[in-house]
Amino acid sequence: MKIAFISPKFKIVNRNESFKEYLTNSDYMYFYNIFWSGFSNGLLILAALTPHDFELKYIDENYENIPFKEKFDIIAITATTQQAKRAYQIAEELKNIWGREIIVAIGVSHVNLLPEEAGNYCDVIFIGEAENSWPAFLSDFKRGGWENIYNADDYDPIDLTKIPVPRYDLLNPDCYKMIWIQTSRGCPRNCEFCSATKFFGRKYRTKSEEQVIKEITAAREFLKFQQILFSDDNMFLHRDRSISLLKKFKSLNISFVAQADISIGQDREFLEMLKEYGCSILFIGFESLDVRNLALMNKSKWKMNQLSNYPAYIRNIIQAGIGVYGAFILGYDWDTRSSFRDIIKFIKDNYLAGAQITLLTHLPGTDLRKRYINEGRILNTEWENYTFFDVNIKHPKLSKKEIEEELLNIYRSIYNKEYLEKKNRYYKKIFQDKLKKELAK
Ligand code: B12
Repeated sequence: MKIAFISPKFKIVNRNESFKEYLTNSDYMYFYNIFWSGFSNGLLILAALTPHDFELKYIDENYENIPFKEKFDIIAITATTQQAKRAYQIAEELKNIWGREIIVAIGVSHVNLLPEEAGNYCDVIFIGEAENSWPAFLSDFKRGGWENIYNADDYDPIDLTKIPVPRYDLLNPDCYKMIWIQTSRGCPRNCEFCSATKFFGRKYRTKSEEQVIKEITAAREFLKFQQILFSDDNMFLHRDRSISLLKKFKSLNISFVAQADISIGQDREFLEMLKEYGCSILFIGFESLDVRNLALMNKSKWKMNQLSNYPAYIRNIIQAGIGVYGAFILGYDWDTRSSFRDIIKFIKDNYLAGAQITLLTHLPGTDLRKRYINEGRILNTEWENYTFFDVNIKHPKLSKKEIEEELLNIYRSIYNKEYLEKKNRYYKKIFQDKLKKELAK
């Protein structure tokens, strides 16, 4: 019995031609292509949960063609929203060739939220986390019958400490420049635009330290490139757990990038520890510099209340020897052309090591999408445009063209020789001073 785990092809940008051209030709944007070279941890976990009598293959369409003529018993496809169209095409083509001889299953956040749509193309739809429902489906399959929908809510809640090491050995080691490791799920902030919190919930749940170490060790054994990125949406929410985990990293001697919220910047002692145990960059969502936008994004006003802390907390992080990579969203309701200039100034004044500026995107299942549907502000529903670099909203003041121009302008303003050199000088000085202090101790 054979299973193919398929990650469909995705595009960084779809129809925003000016940005597409920029990405292709800019000397400074090469890292975007590297950063986007991600494998699906979800599929690798499912592979690890699959009994040994199945023969498994991981196919990443970004690196190889789908072998449509090869006969598998089960096809397991994953899809973010922008991959959905391609995922359905693959499913359709496979069903055209093989009909009832194969079962096409699909999962992940997109279909979780639109199961009826996926049901038009696929035989089995998985809703929610699948660590318990996938093995249930496989045993149903072996018995000769299976359901069309497997919903996580019908099974025990997922115990993160029971999740096996993802099957990194199924990957082509040459393809992936980053090792993505997930140590926790859930984030309490509940931002209007975020689909991850809708999927993994607001409760912060963690894997055991032993699991994390095992995953890192296994990934480094099978993959050529060793840069680790933790995919937790907000990794250091529990200080004691984090410290204990960080100390375990010592023997591994790793360098890593992690995502956190800006409140981490107030804890200088913890930042020093982060640096000591290998953190090189913190990826932080600043989202907007307009207090009215921040108030809209997050009903608890948590984000809004952090705004005045941004500069001081960023300084603390950099002083600890860690670079700050900021995430900003363009196109929130109160944005004007001048708010985009403010973002450029903010990035430069605060010496951000890098920034990901994306366009506001109303992902299925988010509160933002509900609001946009109510307000009649969705520009179209072509999933392949949900890239975060294509405009999908009707903005009260800005046209599609203006938003595209501003996006390009920000990237051009911050990814250039002048800022790169300025930033490097600044970081060099801070890191040298830090080293001097340490040597003098
Ligand atoms: C690492 C990461 C990446 C990596 C790797 C992507 C990948 N293939 O996993 C890279 C850098 C490439 C990336 C890029 C993008 N990403 Co990203 N990324 C993540 C991140 C941080 C972690 C993903 C992860 O490893 N999760 C852990 C695994 C275990 O969870 P999972 O994949 O959901 O799998 C579980 C279930 O969904 C289910 N499942 C999944 N697939 C299948 C299939 C079958 C058959 C079955 C049975 C079950 C099943 O089983 C798994 C176990 O429970 C998530 C946020 C998050 N917390 O998940 C965002 C996230 C997935 N990314 C997102 C987005 C939007 C993007 C981008 C479009 C752009 C951007 N600006 O970030 C690009 C597009 C790339 C693409 N593939 O389309 C969104 C997707 C939402 C959506 N509805 O589309 C997320 C949820 C972030 C968010 N806050 O909204 N991303």
